[in-house]
Amino acid sequence: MSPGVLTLKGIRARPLQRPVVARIATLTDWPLILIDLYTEEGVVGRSYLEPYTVRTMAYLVPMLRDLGDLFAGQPLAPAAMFAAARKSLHFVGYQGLSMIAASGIDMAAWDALAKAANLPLCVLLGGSVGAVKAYNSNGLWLKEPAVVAEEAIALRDEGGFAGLKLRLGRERPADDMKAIAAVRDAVGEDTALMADFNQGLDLADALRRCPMIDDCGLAWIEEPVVYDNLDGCAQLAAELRTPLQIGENFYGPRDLHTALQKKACDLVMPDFMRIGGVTGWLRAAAIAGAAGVPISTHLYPEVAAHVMRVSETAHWLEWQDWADPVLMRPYRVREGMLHIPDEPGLGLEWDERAVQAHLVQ
Ligand code: SMN
Ligand code: MG
Repeated sequence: MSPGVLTLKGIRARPLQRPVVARIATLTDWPLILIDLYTEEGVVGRSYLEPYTVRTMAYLVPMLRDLGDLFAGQPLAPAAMFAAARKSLHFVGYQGLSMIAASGIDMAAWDALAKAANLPLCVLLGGSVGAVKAYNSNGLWLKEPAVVAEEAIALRDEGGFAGLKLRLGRERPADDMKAIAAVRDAVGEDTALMADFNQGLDLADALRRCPMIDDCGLAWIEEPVVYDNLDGCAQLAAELRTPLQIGENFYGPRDLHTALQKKACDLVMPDFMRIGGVTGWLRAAAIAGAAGVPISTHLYPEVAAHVMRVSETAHWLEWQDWADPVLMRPYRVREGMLHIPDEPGLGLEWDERAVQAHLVQ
């Protein structure tokens, strides 16, 4: 069968709500929308979205179903669908929920195309099946230094990881510094340590606090201030020797382009539900590649692994296993590398027993 002949039949979008109990972190009520994209030819494309809050699913699911109706009977062509999805929603705006919905459909469409071609997605995109360098992002939240140090060892050993991400932004800067020192002490010099403020500081605080950790040998300092303060990010990037990382809140490739034009960061890490799925990633990665800026991924490790195999400046894949409990065949990490299964598409198949247990009615 040729991928060109696929015709979209419809979209099923199912909201799930479940706590994530990773070995280390517990996130209560982690939302997950499972997308099944049906084609007239019988191929089913699959993807998922993790929109952070359970409430958001009430808006996103109808949008996904609506886009499914819009595309029913149309050829499955991600670039054309991406343009049409944007056009259909441009009066409400290209960003936010519009981009998230378009991204979810895009990832499922690429999965279907790769399955129809009987190729892993990375091969369809011009790459090869292989391993991708990953850091463990499952934990290291704002706890006591001794606790995070112990967690760091456990997280490193979960998959022989060569990188770990710590969350920062404790009340007292000294406590963040103690946490970094304790983790460094526990895992040694050979483990890369990323540090994420999750937009928690105002610019004044960031200008004061980021230089305090500039000598800690961190791989990057991530999102110290609110994501749309690109001028503030540029000021910080200019001041710091540690690379400044942003990007999980880029809505589409143009946001990445704008950030680079403004010199707002040294590194970028788009998120798949915001950058525009696989189509948006490929365009964003081309911009980062041309600029010589290393690109890392945010969440969605299964999609991330495939596109990193064809991204010119591929840096780190963010590993977390929060969707694993609903997947029939979760991806595996060994020696700090995420391994792409040699099967068509993304290899996403739902564990229907787990799905039924967490379905939001
Ligand atoms: C993050 C944010 C929200 C949910 C999970 C993780 C974090 C990251 O910003 O970069 O991993
Ligand atoms: Mg982050």
